[in-house]
Parts: sequence; C-alpha cells; structure tokens
Amino acid sequence: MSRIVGHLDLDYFYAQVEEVENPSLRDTPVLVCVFSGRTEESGVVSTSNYKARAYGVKSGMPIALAKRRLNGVEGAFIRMDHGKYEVYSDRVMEIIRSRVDVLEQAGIDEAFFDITKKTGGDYGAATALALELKDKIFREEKLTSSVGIGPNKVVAKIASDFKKPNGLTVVRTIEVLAFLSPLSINRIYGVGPKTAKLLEENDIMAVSDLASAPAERLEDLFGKKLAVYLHNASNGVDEEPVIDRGGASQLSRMITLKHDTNDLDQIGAELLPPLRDVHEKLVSKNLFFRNVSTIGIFKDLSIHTRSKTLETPTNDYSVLEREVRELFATLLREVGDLRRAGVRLSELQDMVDQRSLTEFAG
Ligand code: DCP
Ligand code: CA
Ligand code: CA
Repeated sequence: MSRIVGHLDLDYFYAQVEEVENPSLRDTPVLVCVFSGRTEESGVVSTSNYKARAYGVKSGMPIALAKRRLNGVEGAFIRMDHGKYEVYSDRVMEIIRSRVDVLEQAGIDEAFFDITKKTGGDYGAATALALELKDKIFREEKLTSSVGIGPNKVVAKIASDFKKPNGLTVVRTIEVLAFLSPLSINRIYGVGPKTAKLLEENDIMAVSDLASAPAERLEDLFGKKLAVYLHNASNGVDEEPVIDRGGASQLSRMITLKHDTNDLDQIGAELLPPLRDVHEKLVSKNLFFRNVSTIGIFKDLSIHTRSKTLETPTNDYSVLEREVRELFATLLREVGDLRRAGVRLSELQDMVDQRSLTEFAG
C-alpha cells in the first residue's frame, strides 16, 4: 500500500491566537511584535493577520516599516508571548496525535502526520480525516488551519501552503506531477533564497524545469546530496518517514482553581498535586527539564505565562517547586484573579544524554 501523508499548518498563528483571546481585534490589522526596547518602535514583526498582510506587512519586518505600510490605518501592535502560543500549540498537537498513525511536530504551529493505516491508503478517507482535524481544531480552539495531503512529506508540505488561510489541498499520487510542475521552485521545502537565485540564473524557474534538469548539471551547481534531493522533490519523490520524535517534548498540567484568585499561597496549595504528578512523570520517563513555564488563565479565557530556562537541566523536585513559586509570584503581581493555573516543563532531555554531557564536560 502506498503511503498517505498530511501536513497541517495553523494560519497566521501568533496573531490568530491574539484574535481568539480578543475577538474585537478581528477587524483590525494585528501585528505580533518582538520589541527590542530601545524606542517604542524598535523591534520586528513576528507575524501579522491577513488584514495587516493586505497592506504589505511581513514577518521579520521592522515595526517602524510595518507602521508606514499601514499608511495611517490603526493597527494593534501586540507583544509576543511565546509561552501562550505554546499552550495552544500543545493542545492542537494532542488533537491531531489522537487521530493519526504517527505525528511529527515540525514547528510550533505545524506537523506532519502519517495516516496510511488509518485510511487504508484511501484518499477519500484521508480527505474526510483532514476535514475532521480542521473542524475539531476550529471547534475546540477557534483556530483555522491549512492542510495538505499527499503521498509524502514534500508534497504534503507544498499542498498545505497552496491554499491559505483555511485551505485543504489533496494531491493524489497520479496528480503529483501536474500539481507540482507549474509551481515556482521556491515552493519546495529547503529551497531558500540562495538556492533559488542559483537556479534562476540557470533558467530553472518552475518545478517542471527543475524536474527535467539534467542530473550532472544540478550536481555541478549544488553537489551530489542537494542535487539528488532537488531532483527527487521536483518529481514528487520523497521517502522520508514521518517520525514521532521520541514522545513528549513537553509535560504539562492545568487545573481549574476552586475560586478565582490572585493569592499565591492558595494557588500554590492547589497546584501541589499536579506539580507532584508532573514531576513523577518526569522521573518515570528518565527525563530532565531545562525550561519551566507557569500558565494563568483568566475569566475571559486569556492566557498569561512566565517562563524560565535553567542553566543546567534538572529533575530535582525542590528546584521545580521553587521556580514555579517564583514565576507565579511575578505573574500574579502583574495580573488579576486567575480562573485556571498550570505548569509546563519543556526542553526535556534524556538522563542518559545528560550524563554523557557532564562526562564530556568533566
Ligand atoms: N514566526 C516568527 N518570525 C518569522 C516567521 C514566523 O516569529 N520570521 C512565528 C510567528 C508565526 C509562527 O512562527 O505565527 C508560524 O510561522 P508561519 O511561517 O507558519 O507563519 P504564520 O502562521 O504566521 O502565517 P501563515 O498563515 O502564512 O502560516
Ligand atoms: Ca502557520
Ligand atoms: Ca508554520
């Protein structure tokens, strides 16, 4: 049976999360920014919603330039809160994971999945499953996503980007070449500006040009390894398996507090059992954590987080408890009553890796 692989990518992710938490933003250009602090306008745009993109705002653009592009139209400039986006990301990944054969998270807002067994290799069933994923993510998280389905990762990734936002593109094996041929070469994953420039200088503009380029010519330009990849990818050939990268990349627990509160001791007491639980899980899996985040959810369901990256990974419970308390103390100073509270451990590492690291260091 030939494989069926999907790729799901959330639309304008950080900006969409901000819209979910504050629906009044939906009619405004929303720009999620990393402020570097020197002046009010120094920093870059991390991402923006499609309203802002219509004015030419792009990811990575200086905030000052983005402001000029808006041309007098008022936009919402929002500080990036990575921890918050991770909470949404974790929940979306769980929705997908429970419905596919194998999930490979490929970024904070995207994942590949293998659904060969689940669908019996049938593209009709794959289409239904893709719609189910999109629908479930929309109903539970209010987030739209774009999905691509195809015979491998290269095709699925290009397909998910083909119709955005809120798209679904299914490319059956017999349609692969017709689908890829007219596309521009920079649609192929791994073709960055440098590779693209070199290809264009050699009159290779469309994927079909690349697909029919003589192997020796590509090898001269890019070396054996990249040449083989480009030749295969442009012909829709890709054998890379979808790999679950070793289970949990994070461990988290959320609780609903007995009453909405801003009291550190109260929250600390209620969080004790889940904290013990998450620590037990960590130890049972022989893992160390390097990053710890605290999560607070308010009446209006908005999320605020604080996180800390430790100098060295640990599985020490007293360190965990101390860090969580300190992080909640700062979080609570800046915000009102919490309805729910949680903790998240990430940058998890195997104890074995850890030991060999210290051995090398010593
Ligand atoms: N991101 C960033 N800086 C960049 C590109 C992206 O901080 N230069 C962050 C913000 C994005 C998230 O990563 O929301 C996911 O990146 P994507 O490339 O998937 O872009 P978006 O999800 O924002 O938009 P799209 O609808 O095109 O997927
Ligand atoms: Ca995205
Ligand atoms: Ca992405």
